[in-house]
Amino acid sequence: MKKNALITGATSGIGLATASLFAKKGINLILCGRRQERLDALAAELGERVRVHTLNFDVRNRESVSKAIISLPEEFSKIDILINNAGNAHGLDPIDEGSLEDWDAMIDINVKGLLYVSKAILPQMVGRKTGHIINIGSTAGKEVYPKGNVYCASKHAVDAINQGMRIDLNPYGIRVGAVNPGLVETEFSKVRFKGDEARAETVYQGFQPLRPEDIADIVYFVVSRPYHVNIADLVVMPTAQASSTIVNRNA
Ligand code: NDP
Ligand code: 8X3
Repeated sequence: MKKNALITGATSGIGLATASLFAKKGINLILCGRRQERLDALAAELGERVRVHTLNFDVRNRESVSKAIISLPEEFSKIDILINNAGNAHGLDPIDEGSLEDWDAMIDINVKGLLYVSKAILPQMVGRKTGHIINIGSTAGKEVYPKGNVYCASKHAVDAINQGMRIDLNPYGIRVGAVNPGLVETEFSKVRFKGDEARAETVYQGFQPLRPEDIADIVYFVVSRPYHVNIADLVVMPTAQASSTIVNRNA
């Protein structure tokens, strides 16, 4: 029987690439995001291969999250795989100049949103004593870089939540692991720099960044291991990147 995967942040970047690959691999999809037109287009495209259901909610709104999960039709109500991917950075400022709105957004989306979605889905996985959760962290969850302060804090929180989930869900046989990418060219920097596309492009100039499809390949590798294998924590960077601050842009 085909598995059902719920992917948050499926309308763009890593989430979209993962949805496309999962569809090719025959995994049914519950695709989540806020941009309905993109969800509709994806449902039409990927629905040719697998069953697709879309959910439009903001991960910051805990009631919307819970209502969306409860609303799932019978055939999608059993979630085998949860990809906690929705997230973003807002701003790149020294801590004394950061905006409170940006800080709220990053903590509310990357940390609290991930928790709200997990909370809505965990009871069914615990009840069935099976399931697989992949948390998309970041190299920013492993080290702190200049002006990254609150984004890095939010991703360090994801790292801690990933470990905490794995410990607490261990008695139920639920697999939990994180994939922590370095620089991936997506809409991430456009969001961080509030639509300034020229500035966003400079982040990926002079070297070959990861493509969202590179991360999707890894996520599929993680979910396709035999049940006794849990990839707990994985860091992946472009070859040109050695750390958050060391990127060889002249190779
Ligand atoms: P994108 O901006 O391309 O995608 C972000 C996705 O998250 C979109 O589908 C967006 O959908 C969704 N999203 C954002 N805010 C909300 C919200 N409040 N409620 C619901 N959905 C939301 O970025 P990436 O694909 O790069 O980012 C995906 C994840 O990967 C993030 O957690 C990011 O931190 C992480 N990451 C990214 C790296 C990179 O270099 N790109 C590196 C390391 C980690 P919509 O707008 O439709 O709601
Ligand atoms: C995204 C990677 O280095 O832009 O999480 O913060 S970075």
